[in-house]
Amino acid sequence: MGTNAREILQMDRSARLMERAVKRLPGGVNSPVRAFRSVGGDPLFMSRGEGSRVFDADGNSYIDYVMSYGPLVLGHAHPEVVRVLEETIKGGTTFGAPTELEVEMAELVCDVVPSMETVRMTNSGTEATMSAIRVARGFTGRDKILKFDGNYHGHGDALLVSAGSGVATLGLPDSPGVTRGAAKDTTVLPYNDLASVRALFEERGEEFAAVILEPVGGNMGCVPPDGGYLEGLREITREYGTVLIFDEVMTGFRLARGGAQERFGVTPDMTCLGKIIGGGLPVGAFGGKREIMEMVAPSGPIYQAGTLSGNPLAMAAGLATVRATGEPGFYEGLERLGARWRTGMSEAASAGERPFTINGVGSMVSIFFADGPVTDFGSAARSDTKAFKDFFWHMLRRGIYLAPSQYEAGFISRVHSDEDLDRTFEAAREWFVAAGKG
Ligand code: HOZ
Repeated sequence: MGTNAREILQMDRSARLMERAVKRLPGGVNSPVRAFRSVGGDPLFMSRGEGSRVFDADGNSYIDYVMSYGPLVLGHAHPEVVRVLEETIKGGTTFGAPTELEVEMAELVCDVVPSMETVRMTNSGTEATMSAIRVARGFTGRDKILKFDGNYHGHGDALLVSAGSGVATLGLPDSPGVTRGAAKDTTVLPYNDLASVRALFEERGEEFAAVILEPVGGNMGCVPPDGGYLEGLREITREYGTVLIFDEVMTGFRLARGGAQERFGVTPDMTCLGKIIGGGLPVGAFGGKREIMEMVAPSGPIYQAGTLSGNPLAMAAGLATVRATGEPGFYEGLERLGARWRTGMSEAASAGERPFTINGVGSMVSIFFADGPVTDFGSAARSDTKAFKDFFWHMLRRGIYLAPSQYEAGFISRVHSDEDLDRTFEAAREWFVAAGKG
């Protein structure tokens, strides 16, 4: 079916911007997934967003399922987020001193997220996970950590091992520049395989400072935890005195107000947040049990800092966003849209003869081009990437913007409409019918 969207879309400005970008930015981008490497062609340069729509530099409009990879649960340029940003910016952008907004954010997060007794704000999810690992090591006096294949916790050295997201998209099993020393204390096991964790811990559980995971995988496509998996990890880590860390950068305030831990009823020792709590501005946070967090400087000896941490603009946009998620019916609305997406896409795909699997939890969704189930990175990687590429460009030509990688989840916002979803199903159906058996 061809991969060149220029047959239909005018993409000249994006192409010209990319020509300039590659001369001054590595690969033309500031984050690898954006570069369209796994789908071919040039990335779209975006100029603005409004609600569920995003507009590229050539003026084409798309129904957006990237939503900046998660933060925009209220959609683009939500009026209240824009209003508080306009108001806050008039009073200055940063002080290098505490502000009331940081206290309000900390109170709100600790009220709502079950594991959070105290919290430290950072500037990104990467900083949050990196710092949480340091704190877990300092608290336990142990070095080793366990992570899961295809989970992505940002690009901190110790966590950049068998990672999902762009690392998986570009097929880079490990990154040059991560020293053997930085990676040697990281053990990787398959996701959703509790028996392998049990076996490892029976042998040497006392060596592990932390187990870190995405409670719902979002960086190998969307992969839900099997029933009992999170509970099992909770039980094992408790038994061995290991800190259980949920990386809820994607799932926090998305799968429930209190995140995946509220949704699945499993409370970790520490939690990392990001994305939604910044309302579209750069942000991260880590927190958890008071006795652990009291180890963080200046309460305790474990150092962690940031000139722009708790930045007033990020706090203002984040507070506006998380307050909006507290409106009655907010999550019911998101759930309805997510459930409708899964049914509608399943019906659309069933009109053709290609193998497919639809995964999703709430408003995080994925389609894989392989028979299911998709439960870990190994099964996600069986998806036919050529089919994904073809599907991606077809959808783009039909005005639907998906993440340019099989390994990124799709995000539905509260302002996606039923009409947006219907258009998406219609376009998907067209592809599945035309694609034949492949
Ligand atoms: N953390 C985002 C979800 N995988 C990816 C965004 C990026 O790497 O640019």
